[in-house]
Amino acid sequence: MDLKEYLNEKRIIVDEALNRFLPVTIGPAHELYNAMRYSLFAGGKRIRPILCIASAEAVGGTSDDVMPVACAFEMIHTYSLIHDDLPAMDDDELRRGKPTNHMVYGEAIAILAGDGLLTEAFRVMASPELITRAGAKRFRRVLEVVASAAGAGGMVLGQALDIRAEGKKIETSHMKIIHEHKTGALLRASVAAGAILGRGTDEQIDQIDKYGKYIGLAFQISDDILDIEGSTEELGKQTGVDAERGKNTYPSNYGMENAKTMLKEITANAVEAISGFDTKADILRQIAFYIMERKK
Ligand code: GRG
Repeated sequence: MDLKEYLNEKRIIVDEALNRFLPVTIGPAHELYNAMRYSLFAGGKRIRPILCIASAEAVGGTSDDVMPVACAFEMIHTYSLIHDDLPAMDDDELRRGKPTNHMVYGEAIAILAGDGLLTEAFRVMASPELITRAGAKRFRRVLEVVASAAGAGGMVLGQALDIRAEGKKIETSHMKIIHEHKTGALLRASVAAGAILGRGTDEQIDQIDKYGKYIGLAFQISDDILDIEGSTEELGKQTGVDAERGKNTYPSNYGMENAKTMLKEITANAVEAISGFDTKADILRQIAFYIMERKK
């Protein structure tokens, strides 16, 4: 299947499921749910849920095996963007082509909208149908994968280290640790969870996890490159901000040409990690190249 068609098809079913899991709410909860939905439906690429689905399919599973977890990844990712944009963090005014959450709802509600999305993600995963399908062992394993990737040993840690490194020249090994946690952990967990819930063998799960580690890194390098070479229009967020904030990035630490070479090498490593898979993993292979070449 053509990748563009695949991404569109999956984006639609993910959006439908998100809408079911987090419906429009009237009454006292209206404002908070509106704020959560404002960012959730602001036009994200849905790359984490799609990766989760594609990994399940690569090992013979289906989107039905993973949908609540796929959606949970998008909800956690959206919370992280809302909090990342806050004045206390990156203080951004534009995200997904729209004013950031705190610009519309104010800081207090934006913080709570992020908190709400993070917590609701775990409620969504506690789906009786998912637990029955997956079985207790796989379900427990996935919960641990998701919580570890999102929490204080994963994305939250990456964000804390990133904030502390601003304006300082850090070792490239430390920069890699930041990126593996801040951006990589959730992407890696998306594919690992998909492979677990799709009933992959331990060997398949390990190989997909390795693929996830590489694409997580590739995603960050391409993000760094786009911050310099991309356009605000296409990205839906301000560009050129990494240099302004003294962020340590691949282009700033290695030079643009080297960063591009590394991106190609890491993409090749990702594809190599799943070389033992049959054609059911072709979408994962194509997504690795899509991440390398993406313009938004
Ligand atoms: C606040 C705990 C906490 C963590 C924030 C996500 C994040 C961690 C920071 C965002 C900074 C950033 C730009 C990281 C680069 C990679 C990244 C996560 C880009 C945005 O993800 P996309 O491109 O966005 O998947 P869409 O809008 O398409 O979902």
